[in-house]
Amino acid sequence: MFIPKEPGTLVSAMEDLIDEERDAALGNGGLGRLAACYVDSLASCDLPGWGYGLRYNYGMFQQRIVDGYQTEVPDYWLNSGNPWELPRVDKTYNVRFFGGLHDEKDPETGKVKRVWDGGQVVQAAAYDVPIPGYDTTTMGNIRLWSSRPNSSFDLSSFNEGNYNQAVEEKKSAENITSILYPNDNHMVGKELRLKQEYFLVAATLQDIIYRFKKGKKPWCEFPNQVAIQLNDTHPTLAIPELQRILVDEECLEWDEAWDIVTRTFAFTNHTVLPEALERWPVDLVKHLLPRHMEIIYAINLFFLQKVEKQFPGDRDLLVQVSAIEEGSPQCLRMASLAVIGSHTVNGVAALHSHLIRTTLFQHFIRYYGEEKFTNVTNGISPRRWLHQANPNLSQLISSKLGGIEWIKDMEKLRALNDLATDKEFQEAWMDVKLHNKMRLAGYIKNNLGIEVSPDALFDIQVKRIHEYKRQFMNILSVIHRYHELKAMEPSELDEATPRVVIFGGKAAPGYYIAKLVIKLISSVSAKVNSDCSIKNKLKVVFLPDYNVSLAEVIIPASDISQHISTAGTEASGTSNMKFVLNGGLILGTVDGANIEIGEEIGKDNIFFFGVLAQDVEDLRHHNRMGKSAMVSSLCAVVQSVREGEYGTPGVFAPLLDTLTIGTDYYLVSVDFDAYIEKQREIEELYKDKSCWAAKSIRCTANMAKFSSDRSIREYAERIWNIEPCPLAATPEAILND
Ligand code: GPV
Repeated sequence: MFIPKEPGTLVSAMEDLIDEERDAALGNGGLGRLAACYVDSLASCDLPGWGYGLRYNYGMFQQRIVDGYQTEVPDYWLNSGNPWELPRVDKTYNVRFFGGLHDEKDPETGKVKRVWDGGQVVQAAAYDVPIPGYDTTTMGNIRLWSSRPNSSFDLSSFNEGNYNQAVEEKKSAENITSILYPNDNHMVGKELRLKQEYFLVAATLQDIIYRFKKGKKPWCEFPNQVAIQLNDTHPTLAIPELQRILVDEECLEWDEAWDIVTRTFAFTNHTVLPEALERWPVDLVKHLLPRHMEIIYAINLFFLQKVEKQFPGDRDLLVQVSAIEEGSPQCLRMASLAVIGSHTVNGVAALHSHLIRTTLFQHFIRYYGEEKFTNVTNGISPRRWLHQANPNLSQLISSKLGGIEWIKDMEKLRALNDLATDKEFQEAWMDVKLHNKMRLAGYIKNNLGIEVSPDALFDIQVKRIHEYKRQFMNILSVIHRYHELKAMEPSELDEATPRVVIFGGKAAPGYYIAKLVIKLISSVSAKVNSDCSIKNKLKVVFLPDYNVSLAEVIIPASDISQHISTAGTEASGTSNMKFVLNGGLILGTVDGANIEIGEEIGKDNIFFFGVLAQDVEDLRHHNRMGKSAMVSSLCAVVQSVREGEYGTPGVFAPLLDTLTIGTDYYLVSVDFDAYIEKQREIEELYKDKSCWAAKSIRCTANMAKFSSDRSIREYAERIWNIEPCPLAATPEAILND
């Protein structure tokens, strides 16, 4: 509960109230946040589209750092209610799990139907989160489903003997939307997770079909009225579910139904990491959703028959494209099912879309051709990520451009290019940056007791902790820099650029190596920050509990942000766009959307380093064959950690072993020297304030491409075939749907 600090201070405490409000942390990382920006853009561009999701009672865990280690605290975010949602008591649907199958003859038509009954039936209840468009009357919506026992369920009707079992069933129903699985870019094959995926899909499709039926149009019109975008493979069961509804419940012929299905769905792939690709044991799917497994087998069989017809005898091709992976256990490949059931497949940045065409889905291209596969580069909302998160910069830009049109049209920002070398404007620009850095410095002081100077170079890496994102390489380079500073003569040390290296991000609770990275950052932070001999030239900060609200404070305060994934592993990245839009420069690898950002803002305004994606497989092979030695710069760093410079020797052994005993899969050693060389370059450049300011201004000025308005219009025009309809999507439309 919110308690005002003093009686009568209620009104002036609005800011305190904002701090009391909890984020709806209903996703893991960039994937869900992208969808949130897209709903903002749908509404702001007057496009008729909604987001659907699950209303978890426990969102992303809160991260505490205890003795340098991450600990997880449950995020019961609904504790004090949620004023932003509209519970829709009128919008409920039943969802079935488990149960059995039998054939039934229709007494009228004589046709035999497949019937799925029995099992567990739970209810999905809708909660709407309206998303107002900017400067329009259009209202977007995110409809979140909450699970509960179905309406026929009444505890009082159970006699004592059944009571315990009844309570168990109630708990089981409520369990489904109880908690978000905290794994980013990593699949964990739990039955409850599969239940969540089907629950989302089953409730959403019933909702969409209910609305379609109100229009009294024939089923063949469905794909002209409805477009469904699958946000990665997690909702892929929507494909067999729609086929099931059309064939079993609406009595359409298989082929007619399948034509409708494949003209309705499109699929966005968000990763090529093998451990993130969903593969579900067939037995698990069969147990939970027996009819869907039958339908998936049929979909797959008919598909393979068509492939076989076009490529007679090419058995290897059939093995590659099959939605069923043979082996023990036999597995359902969700990505293959998503490709087979969709009319369009897209990646989220140019390089990523190229990679899925040439690696992950190369075999599908042989059958479908290139046209089905396309690219839609990700984007971010300028409303949230500049106008709201950086009010002072927003104001400066608006005053210089003589208007606020840029908030809905980032092309307007290009006029800032003319001011990039204007001394007065540079000063105003860097004043805002300084102000934002002071705000972050204050946050760091208040929360961690660490003193950092806003005059230092703020070097930031905030994102989920993952080996492929290489926070490990970053902290190793910090140790390298620390050693350099310690070895300097006093006069040289005086000349060194002071730098604050800031980390933030959550590790999945079961991701042991990622958690060790956090511990190493904490240990380095403790050692470096208390070493007076380096005269505050280096500070290291780990900001606990990175989330969207904290991102809004961190991102406007960066001089440099790091996006340093091994080339070819980060599908796009979206925080890279947020930092650059706020006038922060990037230190990054030639990966994901970094590449396109470089194309837009100019190679002089971005710091690229490292190997190219096309060379990664060869380099890994080289490593596996034991043909590469670790670079000496890195050896020295690793040795210092092994020897206990950062606490008990042994603690970090499993982490260091990924470089030495392991094969350095993420190529830290290969990129290390180029990385520290770029950092040196950046520290030198930072001394020239005017040159830096010009680069910073050009960053913001040339980010038009990365507005989520541009992305969403591409989906609208090229994939969904929809047009803006300013009057269709009003608040009333949501309530009357
Ligand atoms: I799959 N992404 C994510 O945050 N979590 C996931 O489980 C999966 C993908 C991210 C990618 O890692 C980013 O590169 C990308 O920018 C983002 O999805 C949005 O496309």
